[in-house]
Amino acid sequence: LPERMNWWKEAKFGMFIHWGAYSKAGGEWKGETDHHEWLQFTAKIPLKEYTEFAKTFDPKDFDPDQWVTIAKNAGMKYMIITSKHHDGIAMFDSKVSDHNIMKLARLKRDPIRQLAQACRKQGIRFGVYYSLGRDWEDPDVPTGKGKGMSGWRSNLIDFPDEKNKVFNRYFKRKAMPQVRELLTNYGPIDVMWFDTPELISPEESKEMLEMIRELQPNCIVNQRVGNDLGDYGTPEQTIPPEVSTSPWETCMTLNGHWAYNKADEEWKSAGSLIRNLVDISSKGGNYLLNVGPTGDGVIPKPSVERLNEIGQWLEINGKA
Ligand code: FUL
Repeated sequence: LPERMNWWKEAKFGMFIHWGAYSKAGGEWKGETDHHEWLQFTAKIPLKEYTEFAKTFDPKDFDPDQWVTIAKNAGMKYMIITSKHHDGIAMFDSKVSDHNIMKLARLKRDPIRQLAQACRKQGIRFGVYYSLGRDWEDPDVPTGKGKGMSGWRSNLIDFPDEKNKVFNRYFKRKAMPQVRELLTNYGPIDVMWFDTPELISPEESKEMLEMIRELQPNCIVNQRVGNDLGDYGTPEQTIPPEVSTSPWETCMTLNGHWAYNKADEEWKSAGSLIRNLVDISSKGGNYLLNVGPTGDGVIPKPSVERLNEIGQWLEINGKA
């Protein structure tokens, strides 16, 4: 394994955070309660209306130090937060695109900066999620129909003209420069956690990876950078049946949603989460367990309770 992965292999347990404008809805839109981070898409909200909604995002109770303390108390060693989900809204002060939460919601604090600082202060590694192949604000991200089930999930409401979409224009205009911002303005980024590579070409994946290696050679990159590149695999919501020596990380929700959903009370028990952690680490993997803070910026109590229980168990039984 490359040396940059040493801490990650030892870490085994991390916190995933899905947090954005959508969190404010808590999954509810016009009486329907099963929405989540895909709100703009699943509720078929036109870009203009979704943008207006994003302006009301007001994380008044956001306490980055507390989030990091919750992770630490759970025995987690790293944190990965959504810096841009499929809605295309950067959760940081981006000069590349005005479709960023600071500008839209007039935030005084940059959430990514604050979390990066809080993590460093408390000795937790920090990484960011970035939706690579889906962006519902950008006119150039095609559906990729015919490339399998996942290819059709683009914004056809505002940008119905598929023929004129050129992925590389979006890639050059937004994805590359925003990742550059993330890797330039926030100190060490320990992990770049990409999502939905989909239509990205081998050349583009390579270009992205080369830029990252140049800017921050110690940054670990997941394989969703596309085209079999990247440092580790990311089984989603599943635990592989066998031991694997090539690096992997299972990401998983605490209930049935990634983003905050106020109607979802199907919480996994602390016991089953601990068994997952043991199962995963016995097979050589990492466990990236997700929380979905509210729009106000609070990690829901049932999540905190479970994470504390895991931490207590680890305290007693987790020593090698
Ligand atoms: C998926 C996304 O579509 C989900 O919204 C979530 O972020 C999950 C971790 O990855 O591909």
